[in-house]
Amino acid sequence: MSKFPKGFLWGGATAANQLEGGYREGGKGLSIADALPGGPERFKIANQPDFDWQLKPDQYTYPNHAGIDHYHRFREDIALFAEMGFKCYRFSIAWSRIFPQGDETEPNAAGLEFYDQIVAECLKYNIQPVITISHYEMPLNLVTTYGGWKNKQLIGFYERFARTVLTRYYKQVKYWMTFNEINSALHFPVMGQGLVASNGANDMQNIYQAWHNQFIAGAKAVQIGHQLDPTLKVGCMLLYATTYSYNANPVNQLATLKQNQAFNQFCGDVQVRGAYPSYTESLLQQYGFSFNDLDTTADELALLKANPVDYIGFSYYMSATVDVTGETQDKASGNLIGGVKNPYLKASDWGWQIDPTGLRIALNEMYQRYQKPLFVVENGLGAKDEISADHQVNDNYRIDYLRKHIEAMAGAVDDGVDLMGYTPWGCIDLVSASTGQMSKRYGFIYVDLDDNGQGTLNRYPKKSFSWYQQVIQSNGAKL
Ligand code: BGP
Repeated sequence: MSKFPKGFLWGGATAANQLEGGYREGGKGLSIADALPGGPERFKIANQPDFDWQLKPDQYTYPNHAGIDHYHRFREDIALFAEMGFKCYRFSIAWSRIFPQGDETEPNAAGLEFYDQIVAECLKYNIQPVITISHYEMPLNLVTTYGGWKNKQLIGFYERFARTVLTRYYKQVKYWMTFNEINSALHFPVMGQGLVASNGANDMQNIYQAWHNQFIAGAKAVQIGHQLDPTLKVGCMLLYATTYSYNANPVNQLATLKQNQAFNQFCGDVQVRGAYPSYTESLLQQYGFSFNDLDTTADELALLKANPVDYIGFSYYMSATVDVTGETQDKASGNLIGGVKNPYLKASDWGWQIDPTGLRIALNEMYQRYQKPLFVVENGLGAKDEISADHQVNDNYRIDYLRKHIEAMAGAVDDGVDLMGYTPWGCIDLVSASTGQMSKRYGFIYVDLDDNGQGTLNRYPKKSFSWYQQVIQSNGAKL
């Protein structure tokens, strides 16, 4: 028997900069993602505020620029999603296709026409589009000329972009998200906030000012969406990593509580409740500044209050464990969000600690806190897949990971959580955000392309393809 409600949104998720390619086609401008190389250099640069964005972009020809060529093959890709039975498809609109420099007053018609086709193709198969307005991809000009999201002018640019796409698609698209993993800026501010050096570089005050500006911009998107159609669902999107104390030492417990506030809760609290939480000042004081040091106005705070999000979209890949007392020296290697190794968990090849029970905990934590619908819009296992000569990929490890996470979601539904849907990440293999390479694969569909950009680009369903098909068909009963 299925635990999942009727109409549960089963699907998959992608992001424009990681699969489209066509980075200079149809009048597209350069984006932050276009200016990042692949390989180990990538993540370093994504955290390096004084990186010379002016010089590099056109030197990097692979992988972001080519993606998996979805720009030309989207019909084939969406047909495969339909074959799996997708009820929804989460994708993002490349801001730099619609406003190539970010600060124009008129949108680029060819960019909109591209997404007209994506939306139409989804609807042809009764797949509901779920759109992320901004996913780690802002026009590079907004970084080089304006300094990224710490600059308040960005609010107006984003508002224009959001109004353009919401107005164009609100009759066909019901589900929207404002910013991908907005809280991730705590760990990698360059990708999401486009922060570059100034006033002491990527300091915490810049991050919080950028967040404030994003909160206001997001509230405007919610307002515009509801003005167009009050039944539209505009959500936020968080990177949630369930966070444990390493042991029962109250000092670690308190540090865990603080880390939860700083990372898992702060951005959600503001966007869901429409107000800064009571712990804001104590959080900012740790970094040596006060809420009064931020540029906020009474009108902005009123706008925020009046326009909370309708639901909480979030990604969940791993949990984190906190030890500030030095009980263990075993650091969680490769874990994007730091912390120590949890002795009860195994990790992926990239050091992400796999924890399905943590997803059930995350769902309970958030639902208890907000009492608003939740949507798991990213989850999955990045792995190196082997393809046989006859194009078979036996990705049992992926099936196992996803099965356990779906079981955890079913448990949370039993716990009374209001869960809208599930869109595993990278439903078709695409370029990894953190490595910029192809070899970290998440998909149900294998794409013949390697880290050097070599391959036929042919698509091959993996074993997990037919497995997920039956999961959807049975509404999560057959796992
Ligand atoms: C999330 C991002 C995605 C995505 C995913 C997997 O943080 O929203 O864009 O790529 O993580 O990460 P990676 O590609 O680094 O494995």
